[in-house]
Amino acid sequence: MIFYDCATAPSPRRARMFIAEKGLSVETREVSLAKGEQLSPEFLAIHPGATVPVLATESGLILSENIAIATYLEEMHPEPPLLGTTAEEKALIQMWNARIEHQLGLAIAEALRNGNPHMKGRALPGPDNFEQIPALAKRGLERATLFFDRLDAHLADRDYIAADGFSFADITGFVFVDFARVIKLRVDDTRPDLKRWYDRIAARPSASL
Ligand SMILES: N[C@@H](CCC(=O)N[C@@H](CS)C(=O)NCC(=O)O)C(=O)O
Repeated sequence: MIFYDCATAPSPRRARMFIAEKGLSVETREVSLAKGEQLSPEFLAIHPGATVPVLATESGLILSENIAIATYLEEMHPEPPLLGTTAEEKALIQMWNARIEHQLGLAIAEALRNGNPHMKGRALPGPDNFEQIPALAKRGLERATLFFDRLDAHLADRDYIAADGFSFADITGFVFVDFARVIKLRVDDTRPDLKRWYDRIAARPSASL
């Protein structure tokens, strides 16, 4: 297997954490988004969608999208389970993962990509160039802030986001909550339950990779 990673970006960090939590060691190639390597002919030949993470499996399958990579690895390496074992757990993990991607991950991307002068003409990831819409930068920050509040309330009486133990939903939540620093949104004592959970996940070895 080959894992196409980028040390500075949140989406590949989710796959990196997942691989580490599974105790796997996978050959890794760095794709520098800062240098635009995702748009190089070499990388486009592997994944025309021009995003990371990508996992090339031993059978030659090219998997982009965290959910696809996680599903494949969970099936091939079931222990420890990160996508749940019961019907309820599996459903709740998927539900929270989707909520976090849409309401937090995309909100941060909206704020960053439409507000940062370095991302002019690159308001969306992928092979096509889109101009920035400044109003989306403002809306993205508002949406991300509201989701921080929701997650803080959700975590008031629980240790993990979706199940009794650590799961893929915690990986997605942790990576995006941490990445929110790029839009100047940080976890602090004003959201104590979010902070308690964040500190618990940050202490896992996979969180420092
Ligand atoms: N839904 C995808 C998102 C992948 C994605 O958007 N990755 C970003 C990095 S966080 C990317 O490759 N960006 C390329 C670019 O900005 O041109 C996943 O979960 O894997």
